[in-house]
This record gives sequence, structure tokens and C-alpha cells, in this order.
Amino acid sequence: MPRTCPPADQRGSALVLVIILAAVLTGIVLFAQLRARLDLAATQRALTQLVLHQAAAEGIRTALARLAADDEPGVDHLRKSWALPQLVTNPAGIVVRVRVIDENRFFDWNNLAIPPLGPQARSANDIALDLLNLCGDYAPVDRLAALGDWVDADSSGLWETPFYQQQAPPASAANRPLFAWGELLYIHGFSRDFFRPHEGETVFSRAVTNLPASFTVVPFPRDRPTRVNVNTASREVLLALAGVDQASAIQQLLALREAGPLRTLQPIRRAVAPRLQDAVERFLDVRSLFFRVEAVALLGDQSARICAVARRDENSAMAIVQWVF
Ligand SMILES: [Ca+2]
Repeated sequence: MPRTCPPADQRGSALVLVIILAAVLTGIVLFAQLRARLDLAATQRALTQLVLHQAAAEGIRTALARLAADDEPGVDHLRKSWALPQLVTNPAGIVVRVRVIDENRFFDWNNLAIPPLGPQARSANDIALDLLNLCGDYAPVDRLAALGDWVDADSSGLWETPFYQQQAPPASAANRPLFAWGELLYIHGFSRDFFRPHEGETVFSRAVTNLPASFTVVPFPRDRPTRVNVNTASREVLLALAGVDQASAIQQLLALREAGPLRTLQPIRRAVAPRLQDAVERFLDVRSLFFRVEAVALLGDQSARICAVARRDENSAMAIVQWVF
């Protein structure tokens, strides 16, 4: 029986079908390849991110080792090797930037939890009040009272839990040290606007210093103040500590410091008025115990940042107090 060819239109339809099928198959293959490439790129980025975190953590570890190896831990100043920013490139080509910030340069907000030694003694509240004035805040009284009630352990005060219970939503005073700056926003008087840089001609723009350069949060429970290091603190922090009427004493102190780090508090004991001796003994030191260590690892367009607050004890042993990722 003779074989017959399908009609031309049927052959044409089959060809079109084959072409469509081939196109669909090609599309599926291309899509699968693209998907595989994207998955591979995402996996490579995730892997790189992990390696960057490890490199940043290694940067933190190296900085802590440098702090622990300090051959004169009883005196700290900003010319020491740990205070110099480090920039290294590891064998994998990752650039790691490490910075150590002396937390004892600043006045710790948490000092507000420490009661004064007596009615005549200069208190943490007095110091913070002068320092806020120098930051351009000329009405800090209620703000500081609210902060004191928030961080002190007791529940007696105008700005304790009953005040926050009347707010929406109701809250309670923490009655413990602050762990981070952000917590201040829960406290009466510390709005976002208060922390925002003030542009233009305002009292804040004419201030001689600012909040980040003056205060810190040391997230560590204590029964005594976090001291300010006389060798690393700014003029304004020292002035607030001694009292704003002690400008000439602080000027003498800064001149002495220029010549070399102070190894005792004796020069400032001699310089400031007798009524301020308590403040010197209680709030000043020539060494630092708390450090903020920041490490950033960079490779191409990727980066990882780790920050830690560390404490150095009397034996130069370092311990992490808080990790900040
Ligand atoms: Ca309280």
C-alpha cells in the first residue's frame, strides 16, 4: 500500500508545534540556569557576609588583646597604641577597620542613679546639669530628675511609675541602669527632637559641645559612679565635673595634660576649690575601665559591622559587657 504524505498544512502545524516546544524548553532551561546563577550569587553573598562577620569579630578580638597587653594599665591616654585607629587587609583581601573609644572620656548617664554623698557634695545631677548647659540645654532640671528616677532602684520620686502609668500606652520606670541611648526616648523630656542636630541660629547651635561628645551609656550595674578619665575627657566634660566656675583650674589642668598624661589626681586636687574635692575623688580617675570597640569589615560592595562594649578589670583582664550588631 503506497505511503501517503500528510497534507502540507498538517506538516506546517507540526513544525510550528515543534518550534514552540523547543522555544518553551529553551526558556525553561534558560530560566533554570538564571535561577541557579541567582541562587549561587545569593549563596556567595551570604558566605561572604559570614566571612566578613568573622573578620570583624577577629578585629574586635585583636583590639581587646591590645587593650589587655597595655604595659601601663593604671594610666590611660589617647596616645596609647589601643587608641589609634587600625586599618588592616587580611590575606583574603578583606579590609578591617577597628576603632577603640574610651567610654571614660564621657559622663555616664547612669551615674544619675548614684545618690550624692551629702547635701553639700557635688552630685552626678549637678555635673549632668552643667554639662547639659554646655550642650545648649538651659532647662534640664525636670529632664534630669526624670532620668534619675528612671535609673535609680527606688520608686520614690515625682517621675516614677505612677507618672508613666498615666501615659499612653501606660509604662513603668525601669529602675535600673540604661542599656542603650535609645532607652532615653522612653523618659520624660527626652524626645527625638531633643537629640536631633539643631541647625541655624538656636541656643543649641551656639553650644560649646554636644550630647554625643559629652555623655555615654555604660551598660553595667554599679554602686559607684563610672569615673571620667582626666587624661582623655574633653574640656567641657572636665569643666562640668569641677563646676563651670572652675574654668581657670581646668585651663591649668589642660596645660599640664599637654605636657604629658597625668599619673595621679594630685594636680587637679591642688587646682580646684576645696569644696570640689569630693567630686574629684568620686568622679575622676587617670585610667579607663570601659571601652567601645567598633570593627567594620569590607570586601567589594559588602560590609559587616560589629560593636562591643568591654570592661577592663584591675588585672587587665577584658570582658565583653554588651555586643551591639
Ligand atoms: Ca526609680
